[in-house]
Amino acid sequence: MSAKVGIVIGSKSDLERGKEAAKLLEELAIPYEITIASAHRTPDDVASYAKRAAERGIGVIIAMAGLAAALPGAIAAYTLIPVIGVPLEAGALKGVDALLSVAQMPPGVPVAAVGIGGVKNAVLMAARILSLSDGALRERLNSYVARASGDVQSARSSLEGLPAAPDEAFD
Ligand code: RP5
Repeated sequence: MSAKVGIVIGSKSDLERGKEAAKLLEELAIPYEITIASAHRTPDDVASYAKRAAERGIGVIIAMAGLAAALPGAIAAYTLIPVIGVPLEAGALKGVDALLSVAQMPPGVPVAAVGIGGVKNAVLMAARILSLSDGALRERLNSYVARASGDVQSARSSLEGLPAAPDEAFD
């Protein structure tokens, strides 16, 4: 099946974060592809990838970069596909620079910014977008959310020895 999510990382040094996204996309059985392209070092590649993505069947692009992270915005300038930008922690400002670059887009060129290093939320937002037209994915997302809720609830058993709120507090 052709890729529905395109992950673009700005550098090989971002690969671990790219792999995190890939792992969750696999868990949700969402076909994806990953590439490396830099808004500053390979701007022509960024433009051509963004321009061709829609005709290649990509439905959402997750763009991750650190420092003065122009990548998500540069991609969004060339396509109407929703772009989710992930600011990565890098350099002296630890991702705050990337966060502002990704979030503070000029009006007319939207990028859905997640928090610094917010890979998981980027993937889950991509999944929510794709699930609007994919009922089977919506079911898989529902199961994922139910598992996450169950994990929190069962974590309460670790409060043994503390004055834990009783079960009926949540009824
Ligand atoms: C950004 O600059 C990349 O996304 C990376 O997070 C950061 C550092 O890149 P390298 O100098 O390691 O290639 O463009």
